[in-house]
Amino acid sequence: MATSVEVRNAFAVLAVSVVALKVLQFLWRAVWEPLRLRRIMAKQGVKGPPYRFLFGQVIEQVAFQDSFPESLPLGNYANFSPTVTPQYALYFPKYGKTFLYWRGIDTRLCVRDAEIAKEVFINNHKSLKRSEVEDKIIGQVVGTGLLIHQGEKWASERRQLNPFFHQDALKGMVKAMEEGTTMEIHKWEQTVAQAGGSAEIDVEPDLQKMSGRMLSLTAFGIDFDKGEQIRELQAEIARDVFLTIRNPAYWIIPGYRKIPTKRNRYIDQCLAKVHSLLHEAIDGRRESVRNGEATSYGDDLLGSMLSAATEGWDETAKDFNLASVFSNTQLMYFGGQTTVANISLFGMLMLATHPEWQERARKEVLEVLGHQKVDASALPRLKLLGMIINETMRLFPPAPSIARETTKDVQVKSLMIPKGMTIEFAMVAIHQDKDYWGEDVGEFNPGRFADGVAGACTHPQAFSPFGLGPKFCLGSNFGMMELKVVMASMLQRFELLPSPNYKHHPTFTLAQRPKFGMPIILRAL
Ligand code: HEM
Ligand SMILES: *[C@@H]1O[C@H](CO)[C@@H](O)[C@H](O)[C@H]1NC(C)=O
Ligand SMILES: CC(=O)N[C@H]1CO[C@H](CO)[C@@H](O)[C@@H]1O
Repeated sequence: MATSVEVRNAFAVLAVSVVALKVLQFLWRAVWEPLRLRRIMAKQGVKGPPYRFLFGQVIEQVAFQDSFPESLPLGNYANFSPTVTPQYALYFPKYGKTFLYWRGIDTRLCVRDAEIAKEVFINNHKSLKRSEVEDKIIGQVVGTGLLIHQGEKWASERRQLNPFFHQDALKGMVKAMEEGTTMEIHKWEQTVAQAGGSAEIDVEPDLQKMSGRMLSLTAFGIDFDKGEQIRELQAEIARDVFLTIRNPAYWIIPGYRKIPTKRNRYIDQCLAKVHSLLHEAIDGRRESVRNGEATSYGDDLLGSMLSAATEGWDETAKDFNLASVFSNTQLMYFGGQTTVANISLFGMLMLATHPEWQERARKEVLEVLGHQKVDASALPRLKLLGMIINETMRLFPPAPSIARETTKDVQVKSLMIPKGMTIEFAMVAIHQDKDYWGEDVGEFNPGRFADGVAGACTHPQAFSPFGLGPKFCLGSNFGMMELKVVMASMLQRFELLPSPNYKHHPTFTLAQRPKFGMPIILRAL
C-alpha cells in the first residue's frame, strides 16, 4: 500500500514534469521555431532584422511609430505609411519585396509582391489558416463570425450569408442607407447656416455615427438604437484592445487578457454589454413572432438571417443556427462600420485637398441626381465617385495588411514557404509600389481608375482593399454603395475646404484613422 509520502512524492514528480514540459514547449516556440524559420528563409535570400527574444520587433516598431511629429506632410502618399505600418517603412526599403520579422514570437514573412500574394492567398489557400495570434486580438472585438471561421464551417456560413449581399438584395437597402446620412448632414447644414455660410467641423465623430446609423438601419431596422449602442461599445473595445497590445507584457505573459487589470476588466464589461444587446435584439424579434405581434422576423439583415437560421445555439454545429446569427451580426457591425467611416473620412480629406476632383465629382453628382435623394438606380452612374473611392482605398485601405499561417510547406515558384510561417500580405505597401502603379504612385489621382482596376495597375492583386482569395470581403458591394451614398449626399450640399487645424497622422487601431480627428471646412453651396 502506498504511503501518503509516496503519493505526495509521485505528485511532486508529476507536477515538476508537467512544468518542465511546458517550459520546453515554450522554449521550442520562442527560440527554436523562430530561428528555424529564419534559417530556412535566409538560405533562400529572404532577410530581415534579427530575432529578439520574446518581443521580436514590437518595441522597435512602437518607438519608431512614436518618433513622428504630430503633423505629417500631405502630398506624398508612397511612404509605406510609417505611423500605420511601421514595419513596412522600417524594413521594405532595406530588404526588398519580401522580409522576415517577428511580432512577439510569431515569425512573419512580409510580402510586397502581388504575384507571390496571388499564388499563396488564391492558388494555395487550402494550405493556409487564419493567424491565431491575430484572431486572439481581433476576435475580442468582432467575435466568432464568418471572418474567423475556416474549412467546412466557413464554407457553409458563407453560402448562407451570400444571398443577403447580392446586388438585388442590396438595392432594397439604399433607402435605409440614405436615411442613415440625414441626421448628421442636417446637423452640418444647421451649423454652417448659423456660422454664416461656412464652418469648421471635426467630421470624424459624425462620420462614425453616420456609418453606424446606415448599418443600424439596414441591418437592425426597428432595433437600430441597439445598433448605435453596439457601435459605441465596439469602438471602445477596439481602442482598449489596441492599447493592450502595445504593452510588451501582452506579448510575454500567456493569458494576459485574463488578468483583472483595470483595462482588461473594462474590455470585458463592454463585451458583456454588446452580448446582452445582441441577445435582446434576437430574442425580442423571436418573441414577437412567437406571440403573434409580428408576422415575420423583418426584412432587414437581422430579420433575413433569423428567417434562414435553424434553432439552437451551438457555435460548433455546421448548420446556420442562432449562434451564427449572433456572431455574424457582431462581426458585420464592426467590419461594416469602421471601414466605411474611415474611407469616407479620408475621402473627404482628399476631396478637400484636391478641389479639381471635387468639382468634377460634384458636377457628376448634380448631373445624375440634381438635388434629389440618392436612389439605387443612380448609383451605377456615379462613375467618377467610384474612381475617387477606389483611389482613397488605395492610399488608405482600412485593413492595411492581411495575415495567414501556413499549415504545410508551400512552394511558390522558387520560394519555399515552410509550415508554421505567418504570411503578411502587405496590402498598403503593394498599393504604394510604383512597379505596379507607375511614377505617380504617391499622388492622389482617381483618373488612374478611368478604365477600372485593370487599367490602373499592372497586376490584378496590386489593388486588394477588400482582400483576396475565397475570404474576399462579403460586404464589398454593400460598402461601395454606402460610400457612394455618403459622398454624393455631401457633394450635393457642401463645398469642402481643408482646415489649417488638421494634423495628418493616420494611425491603426483596427482600421486606419486620423489620430487627431478630421476638421474640414464646409461651405454651403
Ligand atoms: C467598404 C469598406 C470595406 C472594406 C475595405 C472591407 C475590407 C475587408 C477585407 C480586407 C476583408 C478580408 C479579411 C481577411 O481576409 O482576413 C473583409 C472581410 C469581410 N468583410 Fe469587409 N470590408 C468593407 C466593408 C464591409 C461591410 C459593409 C460588411 C458587411 C456589412 C463587411 C463584411 C465582411 C465580412 C463578413 C468579411 C469576412 C468574409 C469571409 O471571411 O469570408 N465588410 N472585408
Ligand atoms: C473599384 O474597385 C472595385 C473593387 O476592386 C472594382 O470592382 C470596381 O470596378 C472599381 N471601380 C473603378 C471605377 O475602378
Ligand atoms: C471615422 C471613424 O469611424 N474612424 C474609425 C476608424 O477606425 C478606428 C478603429 O477601427 C475607429 O476607432 C475610428 O473611430
